[in-house]
Amino acid sequence: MNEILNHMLLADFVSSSKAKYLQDVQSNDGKAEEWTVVMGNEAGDLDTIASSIAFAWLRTKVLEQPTISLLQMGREDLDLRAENLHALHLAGLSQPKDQLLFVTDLAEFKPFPSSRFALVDHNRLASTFTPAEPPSVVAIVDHHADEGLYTDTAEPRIVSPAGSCASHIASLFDIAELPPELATLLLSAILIDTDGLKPGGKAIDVDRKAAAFLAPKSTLASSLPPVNVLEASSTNSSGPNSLFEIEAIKSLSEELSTMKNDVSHLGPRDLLRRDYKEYEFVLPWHADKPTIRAGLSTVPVRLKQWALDGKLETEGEAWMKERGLHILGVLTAYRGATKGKRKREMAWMVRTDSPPSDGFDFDVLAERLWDGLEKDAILEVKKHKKFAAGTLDNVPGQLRVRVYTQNPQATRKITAPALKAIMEGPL
Ligand SMILES: [Mn+2]
Repeated sequence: MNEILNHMLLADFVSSSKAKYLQDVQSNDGKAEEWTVVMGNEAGDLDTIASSIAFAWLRTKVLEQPTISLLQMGREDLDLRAENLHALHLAGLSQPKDQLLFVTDLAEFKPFPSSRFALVDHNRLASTFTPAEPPSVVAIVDHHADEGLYTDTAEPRIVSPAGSCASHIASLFDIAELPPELATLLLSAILIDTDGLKPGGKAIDVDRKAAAFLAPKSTLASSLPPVNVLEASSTNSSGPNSLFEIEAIKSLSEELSTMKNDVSHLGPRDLLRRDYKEYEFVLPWHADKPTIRAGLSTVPVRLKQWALDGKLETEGEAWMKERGLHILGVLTAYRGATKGKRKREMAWMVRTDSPPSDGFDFDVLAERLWDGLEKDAILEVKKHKKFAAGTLDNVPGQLRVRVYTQNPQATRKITAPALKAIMEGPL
């Protein structure tokens, strides 16, 4: 065990790794190839950030392999999520925009300077990472649908359900290896992803176990009940003796979720890019097997509040042009005004002014999309009453649009694989 690192503050670890890595990249003498680059997904939520920082710590310390956490977002995008800034602050990162490494920091280095990757909170390496050597994925820890890749190179390769990827990450740690700031960061991610371990919600056993393991090691420790009580409480998913009911855990959850839900300062463009993922699909049913690009934006505000009067179409189209998309799905999640029930809507746009191949038939693509969505047994879409009976096929310009309400339980974790199946399925 590396004693020096063990006593190092998380903030120092993060910023010194970044400085060393950038130095090795700039020296251009092959040293950047000695590093493993660990990345979360491009949506950049707290789970992704916490998981990648923690995995970099673990790999550097336990395996003594230099590992750097790289955030798949621009530096300025960090401001789009107040809860991330807050949790990073609690973890001692007071200047996260300077301390962390962002993809935009490496934009000038082509080909990509390192070829060894660890993936957390996703399990397919983005096609934008093209190093000189063929890339190799040496570890995966994730809670999304398993795409079955890198089975012969990734070790560990953990891809299984959990409310939060951070829970799987926590399970890899020995208690002695975990600095308090890191425990706080992982715990914060778990609490955000599971509504504070709410009974009947997204938390499963692995999340409760991880939270009970992390809490006494975290900066909350002094305001918690004794460890044996905590451990016992991790086996109760509800009731007065559950972790959910512990005051310090409750108050941290509420603090974080209040920040997460306050997006009142964000306009449509920021709402579309704040929690955004991108996909490429090769269409096997089209004669020349073109590749199309699709984006899925999760937005915590109902369409009525920001997307009326043509804003959905104009802002959606502008974002699609900026990202070079053929398809954009806008997935809203919010609570209903009357009983506070969870609700979801989806707006889909197909942009037809930039065909992926000569003579590409957008009618076939759009029909396949509408048909696939409307027949999906889990999504349970219904036409949205407020948006012209759900069909705006004749929007001026080059857009086809349909808007639905959907099963309130189906998040992007369900929608993304459904979209993939619709696009890549047989004719
Ligand atoms: Mn996640």
